[in-house]
Amino acid sequence: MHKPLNDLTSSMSGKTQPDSTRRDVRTEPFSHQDSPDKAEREALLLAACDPEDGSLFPDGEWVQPPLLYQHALRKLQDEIESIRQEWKSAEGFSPIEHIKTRIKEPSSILNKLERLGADADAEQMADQVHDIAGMRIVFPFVTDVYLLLERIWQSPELHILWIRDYIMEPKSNGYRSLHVLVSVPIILGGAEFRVRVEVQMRTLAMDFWASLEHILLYKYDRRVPEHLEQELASAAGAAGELDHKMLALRSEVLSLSDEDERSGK
Ligand code: 0O2
Repeated sequence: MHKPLNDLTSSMSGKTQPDSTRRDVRTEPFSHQDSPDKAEREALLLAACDPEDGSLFPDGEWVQPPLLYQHALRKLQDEIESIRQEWKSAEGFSPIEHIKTRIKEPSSILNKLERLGADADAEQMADQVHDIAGMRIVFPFVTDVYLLLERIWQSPELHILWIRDYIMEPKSNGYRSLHVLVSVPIILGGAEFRVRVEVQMRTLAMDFWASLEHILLYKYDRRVPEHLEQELASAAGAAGELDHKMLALRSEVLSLSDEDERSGK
């Protein structure tokens, strides 16, 4: 068993540990809204539906490029990059390993609707699929996930709609990641409106596990034999242990450099 995050953060050196990482973010008053605003819904339907009969993804493709999500991802990436630069100049290293963005493929949207038991229509897509625009941010250390969450929380531009903390409460298969639905302001066609982007934040170890599990699930067409399921869950536990160990090592290195500073080395 690896320790819960509050224990992990409390083992960090005070240098980079904010008190805020101890806050139970899930008690914050989010809007908990999944559904898009009117303007996002309209722009989404224009991009995804046949203008004649309103059918969703008529040729299995977007009808028009989903510009609203492209703009939102660019805007959010710029915000995160500027936080990253600020951290880099303050700390001397970037606590973010890498950032990836993607717009969900039509086939993946349709699969998700099917998995949710929803009709393959535009309104269901707008209401049920909130990760059409997705950003994945990967960190070396788990505590930095929560530092960035705090920064997003403090941003006057970005609004957090909800947080699903699969780090504190991993999925039954062992999947760990922090999912945050963020509302991003954009300007499109001269109008200003808000668009939802799902941000996944995780460590390198969690990312390694999730990437391999994704490959295995596809290989087994999601019918995973029980022994493999157990092995995957155990590998997820090992990734958690690794995160814990690396954090403890960082804490030690930071205290060594603090000692060096005090003794003027
Ligand atoms: P793509 O790129 O979309 O085709 P959420 O609603 O986000 O809190 P939920 O309900 O699990 O999470 O949603 P969903 O649709 O199952 O997962 C959304 C994305 O989260 C997935 O996108 C994965 O990137 C990631 N994810 C969630 N659960 C798992 C998991 O058990 N294993 C792995 N490897 N990834 C997971 P897609 O649909 O895979 O890809």
